[in-house]
Amino acid sequence: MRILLLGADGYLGWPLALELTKKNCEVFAVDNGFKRDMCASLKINPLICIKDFLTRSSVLQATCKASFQALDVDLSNWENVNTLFLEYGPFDTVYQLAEQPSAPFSMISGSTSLKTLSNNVSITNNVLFAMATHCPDAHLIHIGTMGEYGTPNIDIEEGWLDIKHKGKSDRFLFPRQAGSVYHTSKIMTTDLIWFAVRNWGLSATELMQGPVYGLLSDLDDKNDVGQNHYYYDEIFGTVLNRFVAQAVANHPLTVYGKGEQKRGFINIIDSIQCLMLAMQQPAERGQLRIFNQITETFSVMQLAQKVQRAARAFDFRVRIERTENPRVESEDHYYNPKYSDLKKLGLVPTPLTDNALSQMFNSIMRHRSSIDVSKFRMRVSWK
Ligand code: USQ
Repeated sequence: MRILLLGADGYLGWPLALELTKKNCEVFAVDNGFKRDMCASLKINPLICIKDFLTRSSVLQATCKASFQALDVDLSNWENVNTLFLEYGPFDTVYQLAEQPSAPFSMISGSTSLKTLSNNVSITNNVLFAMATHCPDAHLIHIGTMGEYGTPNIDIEEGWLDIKHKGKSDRFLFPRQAGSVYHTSKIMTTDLIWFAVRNWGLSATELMQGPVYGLLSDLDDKNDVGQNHYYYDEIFGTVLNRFVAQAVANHPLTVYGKGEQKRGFINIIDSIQCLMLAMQQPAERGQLRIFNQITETFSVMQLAQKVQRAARAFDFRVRIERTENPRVESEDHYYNPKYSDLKKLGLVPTPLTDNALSQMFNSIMRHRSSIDVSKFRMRVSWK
């Protein structure tokens, strides 16, 4: 399989690259350091600093048996993407993970909002046009987000909704109502993909992912290949990763508002499993297949209580602190998303057990002294 992996230096991109090389795929991995640049501009560091993409890629290239090429390309430029497909294509699968992934980042200012929209929409646009032009048989796998649906007062189906109206019926994308500019940019990219599927008959899978947690790496790997970025700051850290780092640093767990906001969560192990399963069992030409990529639902308060309990086993007596919610979101709402279709493809879920949390604690504790507590509250406000 010839695979184009866009956003290969990311939290999901890098472990996916490793998994693909283990399965002997021919991987063309692209990243231009967009996220590292954003982090640098905000003075944010992940828990451990990892050598730059091309350097760690060269170590991987030298040690793995599969063919692996790393490329530094600005994908927001159409000519670059066209040339990439011409020179290295055709591909069997194109993973589009090269997106600005943070809701708080998109809400800092007009400039970060625009950066989010222009990056996410332009790259997906360029990829779709390049696929239609150079390899229309390739399968696109795109990471969407559960936050596109918002928190409606009806069950959330897997991507589609059957509507009956005045005696006639049809199937539409499930209604979207995002809670941030970032989530809105993901709605826009879903719409672009759906257009490309209808217009050019492309084959696409959209993975509507909830907040991901966990490591899937050895933070102490000496040659940087097995390591992964772990963010705990307000901008790039997802809630559970933040709570574990906060507990280890003996900082109160920052539950926003009432804490009754519910979300669907997924361990990074399962996230990578889903990305692989989607590649191994592609959508058909002219099909946009949508999966809700979560394995469990919790309220934010339930997560905080789980972390507080797990912390006691390590002698951390951490407080839960309800802080004013910087976001505009429902704090008490109906939430019943469906998420059975990925299991039908073969996903074996990894539940959030006390043991899974203990493993996270063990890894993070070894780097306790690197945690910068000032990054827990950067106070980006939605209001
Ligand atoms: N939250 C807290 N305390 C914190 C941080 C977050 O209570 O210290 C709450 C938020 O208010 C929110 C929930 O936890 O209700 C989830 O927040 P998050 O920061 O973990 O997730 P979010 O900003 O929605 O974005 C993350 C990823 C994004 C992905 C999305 C999936 O950054 O890339 O698309 O999760 S979803 O949330 O389902 O849209």
